[in-house]
Amino acid sequence: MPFTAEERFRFDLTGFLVRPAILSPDEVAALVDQVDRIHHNPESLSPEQRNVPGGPSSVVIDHPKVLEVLHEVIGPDIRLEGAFSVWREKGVAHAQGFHQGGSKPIDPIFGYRVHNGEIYAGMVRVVIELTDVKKEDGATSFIIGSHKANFPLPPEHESLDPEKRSEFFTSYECPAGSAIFFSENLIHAGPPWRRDKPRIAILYAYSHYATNWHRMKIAPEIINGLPREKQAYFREVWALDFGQRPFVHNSVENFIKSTDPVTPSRFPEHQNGG
Ligand SMILES: O=C(O)CCC(=O)C(=O)O
Ligand SMILES: [Fe+2]
Repeated sequence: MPFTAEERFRFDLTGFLVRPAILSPDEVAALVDQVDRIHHNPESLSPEQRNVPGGPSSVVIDHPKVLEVLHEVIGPDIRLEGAFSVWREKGVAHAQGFHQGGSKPIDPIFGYRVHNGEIYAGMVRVVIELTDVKKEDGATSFIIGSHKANFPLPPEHESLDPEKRSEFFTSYECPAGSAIFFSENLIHAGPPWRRDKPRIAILYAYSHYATNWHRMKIAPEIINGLPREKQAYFREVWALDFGQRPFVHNSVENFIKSTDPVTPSRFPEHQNGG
């Protein structure tokens, strides 16, 4: 399934995109089990599987249907710079309310641009929902189109309360195993979860290979447990090595062939947070 004109139109207009059921039921089941153990019984997992993006969740790192979108909206060379999972019970919300937005990007690194018919998004989130999600369940929610906003969000649009929220508030519904891609520049929130069954999801943050927002905190055991072709998404942040002739491009392919190290991890003890 190539990136379609419909997907490009949607991502550009709204700031997000849903690819339904890109994971198989077996992959979803393995991931639900892993996220359950990460949150409730981490000792039952081997160190290289004890958090995302290790173990079963590593299937997402370079999943063809994920890369296909990211290559179109970020560019051909990307890295995975942050990963966390949620097991969110009813009433629990993400720590921040609505955040980001085109009018006040906290850094140009999140910026969204289109030039010569190509999208150049900064950081892009990929959410993998591991249960079926309905639109009113309280999954990640957006102020539609705000990745390109030029003025601040008025306070009357900030509410997450279904009775008081903005007419531009939107979310999605999707089957388990779907991927939701959104520009980190889009105003978004994880509202209080509204269903009796928990929200089970993993959230990855990808960026252009020459930029980085998150300090690397994924435990070395997790990275060391990945095959080299997946470790490539944690290669160091640079584009060209001018110390070699001919110059070496920091592509996934060149990283795999090289003995280059991955980005060192600094905070493995904080690895669970978003
Ligand atoms: O919890 C959520 O659904 C939103 C998480 C979030 O804000 C993010 O991943 O950037
Ligand atoms: Fe966020």
